[in-house]
Amino acid sequence: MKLYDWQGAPNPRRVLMFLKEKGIELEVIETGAEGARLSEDFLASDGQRTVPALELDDGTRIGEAMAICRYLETLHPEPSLMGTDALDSAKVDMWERRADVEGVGAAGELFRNSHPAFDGRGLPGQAERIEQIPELVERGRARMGWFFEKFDAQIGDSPFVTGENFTVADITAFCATDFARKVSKVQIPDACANFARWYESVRARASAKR
Ligand SMILES: N[C@@H](CCC(=O)N[C@@H](CS)C(=O)NCC(=O)O)C(=O)O
Repeated sequence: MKLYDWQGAPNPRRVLMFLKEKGIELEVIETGAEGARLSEDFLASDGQRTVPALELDDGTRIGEAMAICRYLETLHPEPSLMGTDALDSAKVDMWERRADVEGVGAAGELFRNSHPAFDGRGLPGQAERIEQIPELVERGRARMGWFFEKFDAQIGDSPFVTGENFTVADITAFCATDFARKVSKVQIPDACANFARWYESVRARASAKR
C-alpha cells in the first residue's frame, strides 16, 4: 500500500495524522512538483487529479481523505477514530463533514483565490484554467470566522470536538485551522477560547508533527 502525499497540503495531512494516530506505517510518495503543483506523472495516472490517494498492492486507487480513513479504520479498528457505536459514529461523521465543508472549504477558498502560484487554478482537480475570484478571498476569511465560532460552541468544555474521544472530526478541524493559520495568516478569534485551548492540545499531539 502507498499513499500519495503533497507536503503542506491539508487534505493529505488528514490521512497522515490518521496513520500516525493508528500507528500504521506505509510508503508515502511525494507528488509535489515545481511551481506548487502536482507532478505530471501523478496527474497522468489519476483521473481525479487530487491528493491524497491510497494505492493498494493490486493497483486499486482510493481517493478522498475520509474514504481512505474509512478503509484503514476497517482494517485497523483500534484505536477507534471514527466512532464507537451507531450514535457516536453518526456524530463523528456529522462534525467531520462540517469541519471539511466549513473549515477545509473555507481555508481553500481563501488560499486558492489569493495565492499567486494558484493563478488560473481556482479549483483543485481541474485540467483547464479556472480563474481566481478575488471576492472569494474575503468570503473565505469570513467563513473561517463562522467555522471557529461554531466549533468553539461545540467543543465547549470538552477535550475534543465530539466529546471525550479524539476522532477524525478533530483531525479535519485541526488541519483546516493549521493550514489557514500558516498560509493565510488567519487567527483564532480571542472570543473563541474553547477552540484555542482545543487547538493547542491537538497541536501538541505527536501525530500533528510534520
Ligand atoms: N475532497 C478531497 C479534496 C482533495 C484536494 O482538494 N486535494 C488538494 C490538496 S489539499 C489537491 O490535490 N489539489 C490539487 C491541485 O491544487 O492541483 C479529499 O477529501 O481528499
